Amino acid sequence: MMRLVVALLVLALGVLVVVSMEAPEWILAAAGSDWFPAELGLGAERVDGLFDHTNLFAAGLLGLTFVGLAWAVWRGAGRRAGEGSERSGSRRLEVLWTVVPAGIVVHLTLAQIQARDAIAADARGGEGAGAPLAIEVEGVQFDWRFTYAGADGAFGTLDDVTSVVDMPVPVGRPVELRMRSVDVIHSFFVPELRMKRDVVPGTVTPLAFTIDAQDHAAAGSPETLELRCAELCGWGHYAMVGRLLPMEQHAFDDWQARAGAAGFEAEAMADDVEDEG
Ligand SMILES: [Cu+2]
Repeated sequence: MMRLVVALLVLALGVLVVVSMEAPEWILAAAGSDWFPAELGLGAERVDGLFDHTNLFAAGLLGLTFVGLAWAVWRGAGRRAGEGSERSGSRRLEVLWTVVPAGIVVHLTLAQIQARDAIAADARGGEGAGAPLAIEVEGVQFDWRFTYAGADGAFGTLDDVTSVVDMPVPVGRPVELRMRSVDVIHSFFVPELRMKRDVVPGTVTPLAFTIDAQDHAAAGSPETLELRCAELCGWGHYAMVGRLLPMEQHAFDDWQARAGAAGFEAEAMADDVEDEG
């Protein structure tokens, strides 16, 4: 009797653990909310799909483990002290517990590779997307800096536009970042885009994304998305927060024109000071 109670307790604990892995998402969905931040990047739902898929395998395997544990308690507790199993050298069992986990790992690996490639294709906006907007991103302890090519579309010219902290981006247009670090390893992370990539000194890391116009409108057209450094990069890491500002293409053009003009003025003033000095 006692061993049955203990086995049932183990089973109940297993149910509790497995349900707690899946339940928060169900409860929040029932309440009309979401476990994750809104999916605003093209391909973002693939990341969440991959998470759910992997989580399901983990929960299933954990559930099976608890069932096995409960069974062992129920079976084993009936034996007298010193009385063990005499089973040894089962080739069938060894093959089974090698092939099944290996199959799961291979399956999850292939699913990730497939999702990665699909996300990269989605992020470029798919066929028929307009010309991508190139932005040079610089991570520096403890700020994000952005350089836009300006109206002429070429970097390193007089109409380049630079911005610190704020990164305006047109909604629905593919964006191509070229990311560099001035000092240590940083990591570009925007949760709503489901995009996170390291920014490493000595190399240029590309990252493409497109803000989905429909999803952006459906989420209430947020004007600011937090851009977090996701790599511990020093004492000021916690404050290394930028702002991705999604806006309509015409608003972006206005911003770029204004910022470009302000840049010219600043340069002209600096030149005047030099001339006088
Ligand atoms: Cu950082």
